Amino acid sequence: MSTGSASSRIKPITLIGGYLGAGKTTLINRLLSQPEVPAGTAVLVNDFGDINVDESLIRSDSHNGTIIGLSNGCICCSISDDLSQALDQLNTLPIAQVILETSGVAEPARVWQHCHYPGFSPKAIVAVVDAANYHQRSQDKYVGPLVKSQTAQADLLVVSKIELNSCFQLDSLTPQLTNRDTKLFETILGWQRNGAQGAYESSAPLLPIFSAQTWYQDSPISRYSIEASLTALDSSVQRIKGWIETEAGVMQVDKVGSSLSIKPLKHHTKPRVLGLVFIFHVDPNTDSQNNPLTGWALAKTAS
Ligand SMILES: Nc1nc2c(ncn2[C@@H]2O[C@H](COP(=O)(O)OP(=O)(O)O)[C@@H](O)[C@H]2O)c(=O)[nH]1
Ligand SMILES: [Mg+2]
Repeated sequence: MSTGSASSRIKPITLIGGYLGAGKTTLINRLLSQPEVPAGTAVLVNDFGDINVDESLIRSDSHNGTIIGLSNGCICCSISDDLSQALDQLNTLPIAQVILETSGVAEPARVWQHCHYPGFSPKAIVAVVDAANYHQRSQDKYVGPLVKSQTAQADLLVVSKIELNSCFQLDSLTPQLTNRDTKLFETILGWQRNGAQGAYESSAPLLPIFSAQTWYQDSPISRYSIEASLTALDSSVQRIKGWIETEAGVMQVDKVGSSLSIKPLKHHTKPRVLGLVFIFHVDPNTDSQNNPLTGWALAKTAS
């Protein structure tokens, strides 16, 4: 329930969407480090897997402000109650606006519907488009419809990883900036959806089925062997993230498409959990014996 004067003003929610690994968390971290960001900006982060990787990354980069992680499911399909609870919690705090990172498998139009909530109002959808992977993924027979609907439903597109594909162009009428743009943060924070536009169209029947599984690490592992195992995984595995302990210390692991990064933790703090979240798409026509993670000791599933 709402209490106090802090909650008497309707608080706008800016959605930051885009596919798995597009660069949403990176963008939010950069945004929070800007002096233009007003005090009282709260961040909600929806991680599809059951480890709050993104919440921890944002928390370790930005030292103040309210950050709430919503994990183990996607707020557009399975954990909208968690979003309501988080908004109730924010309603009791002196916040001015909310930035919501959707999960990479979310359809922004559906999350938008959940943001019409007492004390809050959705403001705009910003989609991050990955210049290195967008074209390939948008053509993929499993994930393509979702990838395209995420950009089609946006009010503003932010193109990331442009240095990896400087010729990238997106044939779309939606306003576009790159994540290098000097006016990026003012534009994102100032952007307001045109109220005259109709309701967003959800393309729900086209959504692919995703699964998230977690491998919890119980003893240190050689960096070489984990690198080899992660590189060998099937292309249905769309995203891997988390932390592992190797002979050289704790590493942050990030895999987007075929691009794998294993690097020492930036902040020298040991994460609460050591493990990796794997997000992969499931072909509805194949059975579970074709799980691309067979052989890994996995636990806990979100889908
Ligand atoms: N080269 C490059 N890498 C980026 C850029 N933005 C994000 N990344 C990397 O892409 C990976 C996924 O980024 P992240 O922000 O976690 O994506 P999210 O899953 O959409 O939140 C990380 O390894 C980032 O360091 C960019 O503009 N250029
Ligand atoms: Mg993220």
